[in-house]
Amino acid sequence: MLYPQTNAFRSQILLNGLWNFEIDPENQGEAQGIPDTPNLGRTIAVPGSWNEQFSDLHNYLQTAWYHRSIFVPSLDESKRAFLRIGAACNHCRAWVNGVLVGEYRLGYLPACFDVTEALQVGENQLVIKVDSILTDKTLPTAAFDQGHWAGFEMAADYFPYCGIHRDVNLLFVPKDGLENVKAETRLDETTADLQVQVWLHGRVTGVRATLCDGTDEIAGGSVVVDVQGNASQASMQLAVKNPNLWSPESPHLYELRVECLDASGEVCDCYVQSVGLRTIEVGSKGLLLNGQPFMIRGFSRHEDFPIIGRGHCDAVMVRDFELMKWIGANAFRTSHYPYDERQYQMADRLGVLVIDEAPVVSLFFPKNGQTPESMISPEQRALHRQAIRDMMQRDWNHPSVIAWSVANECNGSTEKTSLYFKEMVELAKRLDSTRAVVHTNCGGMPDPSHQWCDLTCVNYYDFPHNKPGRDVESVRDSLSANLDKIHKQFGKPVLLSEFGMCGIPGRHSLSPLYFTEEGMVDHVMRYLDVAAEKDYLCGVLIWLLQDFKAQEGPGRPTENFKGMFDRLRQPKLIAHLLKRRWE
Ligand code: BDP
Repeated sequence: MLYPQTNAFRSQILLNGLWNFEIDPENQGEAQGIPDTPNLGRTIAVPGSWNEQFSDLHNYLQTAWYHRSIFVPSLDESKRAFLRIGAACNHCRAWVNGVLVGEYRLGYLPACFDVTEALQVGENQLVIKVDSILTDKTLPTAAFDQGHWAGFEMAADYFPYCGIHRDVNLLFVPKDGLENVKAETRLDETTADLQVQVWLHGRVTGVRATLCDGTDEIAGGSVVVDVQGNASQASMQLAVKNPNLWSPESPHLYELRVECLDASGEVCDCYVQSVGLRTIEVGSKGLLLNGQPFMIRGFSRHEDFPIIGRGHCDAVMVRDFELMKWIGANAFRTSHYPYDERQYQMADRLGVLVIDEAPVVSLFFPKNGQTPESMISPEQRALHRQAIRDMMQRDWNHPSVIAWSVANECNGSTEKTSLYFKEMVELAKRLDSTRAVVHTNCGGMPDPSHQWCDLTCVNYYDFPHNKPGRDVESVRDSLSANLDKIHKQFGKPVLLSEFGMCGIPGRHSLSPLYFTEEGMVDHVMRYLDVAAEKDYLCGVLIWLLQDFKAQEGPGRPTENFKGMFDRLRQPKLIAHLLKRRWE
């Protein structure tokens, strides 16, 4: 699970670039022997979605094959080898030299397969099958028989891009070494205690943790623990006097060096983890960062850009952080799935707060005579639990992450579905007791599942244009009344986690009409005015930073136009006005 790192003990081969590729609409490739003799006709770029690279594959959402060869110059007996696919939407299986090495069913989290046995010195053939069909058993979910695409219709409006979307690496890590690390901060007046937990593999007899500030080891910042009898876990504590705390204003990062020791006391593995010393608490009125109240001010986002689709691109990411900083935002939510790891690394460095969201949207809305209860399936429940676990174990060391969102806009309104979300929230809390856990949900809907969460996250869409000629003041009144009601009902701080309106870039009008830039300004500013009146509100996340590609439909002319910036990241009118307001 650890993010790839190269040092004296760990190495990697980055496999991004041009791969061989072909689609397999009948899903016959395994029977036809593609894993053994891949003979794929097209060339594709990795990372990137296939829907934007090939003109005939825009709406192709089924199975496809990727192949490339890898030259491995040498293999070391003391190392294990892993294939790490940062994200492949939505389900992948991989073969090395014809040997199936694993499969993974979450398209927005890393698949990590042990390839030690399958790999050989010299040329190796790597084949990955990516299956993108979404069903009521996958995450995200989709309904079938809607006559869409490959027979499914997404439960959310974002385009279900397909392909290998993040880095692919071959990793070489010590057989005796570190599996994962978790660092948590406790604070008192003058000291920060860093609690470090490690998970180990193989024969490790001791672990040394050292905290450095820049290149300097901090005073008393090194501790060694013995690991008895090949235990797979150990924990230790480091005290930091007069700590330089992490905050959005001063995102100071320390480096935690974790070294594993072998039977002779020699270092056999090393991993360096950035850490920020900071605490998050939920107070009666809002969130406290290092004991101080703060307001969340930012956006939800999507990983989305023309041509690369949902593929990660460092330059686009850097630009997005630039835009968030320019406009005066201090936070974002990774709607509606965990993002590329570098997004969190940037947030740590720049002091941007993150709500990290599991890839779960719109569960339990019945269609065709179902009930919400009948839609709970054991497969999908297990996948949901795995998504929460894999996301948290990947991201729990980022100081920028202040909350976990277990889902977006699901139906927790019946006893059984509410208990379903209780289970998910409790799972998240068991894995991490130092952050808030939320379910970002529709504000207009009574949802008892909010009671399990630390904050009441409200997504709220009520437009003046819902009824022609409607008095805009009634929008203000209904938002205000609904926020008060929801606050009274659950008694917790409220985060206005989504609201917004489409503004097509360049579409203007004197009066604030729907789909015009002026209409969008009028609407968003009205919501911000109401939010400013509520002392129980701990923040706002506007939907959203930038326009994104949506499933086509009458209300979505190719894109969802609720962005402050267009899809190419040029500002709309609202971006300038919001910047002024937030300054
Ligand atoms: C919200 C969803 C979000 C949509 C948004 C919209 O959470 O994914 O894109 O509505 O319709 O309900 O713009």
